[in-house]
Amino acid sequence: METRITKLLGIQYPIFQGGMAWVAEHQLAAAVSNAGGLGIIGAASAPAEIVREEIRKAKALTNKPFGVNVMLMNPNAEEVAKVVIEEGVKVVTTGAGNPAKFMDAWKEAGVKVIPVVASVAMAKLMERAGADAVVAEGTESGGHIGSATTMTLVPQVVDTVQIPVIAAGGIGDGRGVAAAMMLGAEAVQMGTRFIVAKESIVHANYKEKVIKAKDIDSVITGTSTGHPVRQIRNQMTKEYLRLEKEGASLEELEYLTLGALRKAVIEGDVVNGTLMAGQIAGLVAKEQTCQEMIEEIMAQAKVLLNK
Ligand code: TUI
Repeated sequence: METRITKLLGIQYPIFQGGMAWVAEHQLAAAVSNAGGLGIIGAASAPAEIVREEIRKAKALTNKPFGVNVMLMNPNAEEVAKVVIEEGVKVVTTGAGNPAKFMDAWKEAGVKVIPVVASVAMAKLMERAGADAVVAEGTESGGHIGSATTMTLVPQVVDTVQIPVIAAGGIGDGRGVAAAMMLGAEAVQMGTRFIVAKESIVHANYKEKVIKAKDIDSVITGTSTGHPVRQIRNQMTKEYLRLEKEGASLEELEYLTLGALRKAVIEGDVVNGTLMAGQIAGLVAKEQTCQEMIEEIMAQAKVLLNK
């Protein structure tokens, strides 16, 4: 399935793996790239030198292109932006902010820049700033989210910009890929499905929570702080939402979430940890290798798109 995105990046399938904090490390990214998609290392809040090591480890595992996601709320974003150039990374995606101040340096270094946006206005701004494509991410996604749904956001972004659009949020199988293509997207980004990949280092307890989750098992925390985050409901979200309702201070809320994602991903604490996942978790049913996942998804999408 050739699109402007597969041609631009030199990848076989129009599938990106989301740059998920703590989850999207070098082994997952390399496995997705080796399977023909675009693996992405999530820099999240990591120090720049850790990101450099992750990039080098991924290079040792794959000769295929892979990307790095620069999370713009990271206080180390500026150094991470430099490391990406120094290490010769070919593709950068950004999230949780406006990457305009890094754009010129990346473009000069020949890095393809693909910001994640949650609105038409931001997509327009990114195109003007020189972005090569945009990921239009709907509120069905896990983690930090905007308010527009994928179904409404993708066609409106497609109608507004000339650059290619990658659809994200609520896509977990071939039906989702086919639907995204019908909306005008030229690739998709999936996160939640890849949490349960065999090559994903996520703790078995977290994987089990994603596999067992039903359609309405996620909640949005942080609405009051201006940083809404979708995650699977547990003791931690119950406590967080109670504190939010009581008008707790930012400090109190931050104290509760400090290190909570690491606790869930690495230690498997599914009670007090943060279980970021999208609404499509209800459809994610089993652990598979990235190769099996991508081949199954693409085969299903092709049948539907040929109909
Ligand atoms: O970035 C994401 N998803 C994320 S980042 C993350 S790490 C984190 N953990 C806890 C709290 C906050 C962050 C977990 N999940 N997705 C891409 C995305 N970007 N979604 C929405 C946006 C976005 C939001 C505002 C992009 C641009 C934007 O612009 C605001 C501005 O600066 O005008």
